[in-house]
Amino acid sequence: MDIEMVSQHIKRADLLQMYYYLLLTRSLEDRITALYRQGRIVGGCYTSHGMEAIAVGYASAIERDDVIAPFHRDMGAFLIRGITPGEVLAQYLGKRTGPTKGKDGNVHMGDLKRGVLGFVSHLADNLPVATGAALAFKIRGESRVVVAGTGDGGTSRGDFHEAMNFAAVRKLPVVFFCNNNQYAYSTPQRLQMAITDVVDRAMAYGMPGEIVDGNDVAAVYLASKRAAARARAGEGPTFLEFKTMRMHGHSEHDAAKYVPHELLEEWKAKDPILKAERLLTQLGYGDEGYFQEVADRAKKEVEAGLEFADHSPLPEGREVLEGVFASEEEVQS
Ligand SMILES: Cc1ncc(C[n+]2csc(CCOP(=O)(O)OP(=O)(O)O)c2C)c(N)n1
Repeated sequence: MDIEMVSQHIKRADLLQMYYYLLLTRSLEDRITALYRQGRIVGGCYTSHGMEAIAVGYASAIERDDVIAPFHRDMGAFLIRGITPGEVLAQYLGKRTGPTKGKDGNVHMGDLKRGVLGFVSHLADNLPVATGAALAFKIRGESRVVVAGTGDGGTSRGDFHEAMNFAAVRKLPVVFFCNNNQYAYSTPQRLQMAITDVVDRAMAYGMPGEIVDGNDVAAVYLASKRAAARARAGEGPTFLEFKTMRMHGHSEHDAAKYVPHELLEEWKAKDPILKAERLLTQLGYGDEGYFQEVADRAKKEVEAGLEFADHSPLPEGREVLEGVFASEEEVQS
């Protein structure tokens, strides 16, 4: 990203905070992957490895009262909304101190108090949910925006199209995005849609769209800010296509041998953390010593989180009946 543009439009403190969250996400998910390999994780393990700039960028671009309807590669957004590494690890270990109190696993979590709508596992169904929340904000006259995304595969589902169409017709305050990481499990993009750029789908709904380098946290942040401002001004939804690459298997159980080695090598050089470090160096905001210090800080926070999760209790059987339905207070939030 052009450094003039960045220095004019992004505050130094915001950029440094985003760098911290990139490292915190990587460190946390690497730790979760190691725990998975040790057989300690309850259920599956999906990471955003190599795609961290998307969730960190969009979640940094919105306001406290806004909400997100997350996707399974949005770890950075959960963290930025205030769900701590300790709570995330408790969730992965099935402990009572995780957001679902041990009722669900991995990123299948949410917290309305922190503006995170409960995770919907069915692909792209978080988009109609986001659209519904945006409709509520509009009816109530609240100045709040919803952000929701899915993968390239998710954009081939019917629910995606219904959400996009309804939001565009009603000019709802929502930002849609696609993290185009080129694969939907083992299916490459060319085998599941006849277009090269997913953004072309926005045109069918009369919605503006933009292609953004998904590995450049500054570019993701600025595009998300523009789209959120447009939504807040009553001009309706925007669709952002963040181009990126899935650097691990679909889940950690998947060796992803179907992905060509050269493709992974090509994208390794475009790693979002390396990109952010190059940008910070060019701007004179950071150097090797600073990067190491931030990496150490992130790692320490993750280890403290694991200590917390390890010492947390498992739920009791009877707790399965608690917290199943939303409270009146939650419904009104
Ligand atoms: C309706 C539905 N079908 C299948 C699944 C299982 N599933 C979860 S993620 C996934 C692949 C998603 O691919 P994509 O949307 O490109 O996102 P990515 O995982 O690549 O980020 C599949 C098949 C699901 N959750 N929901």
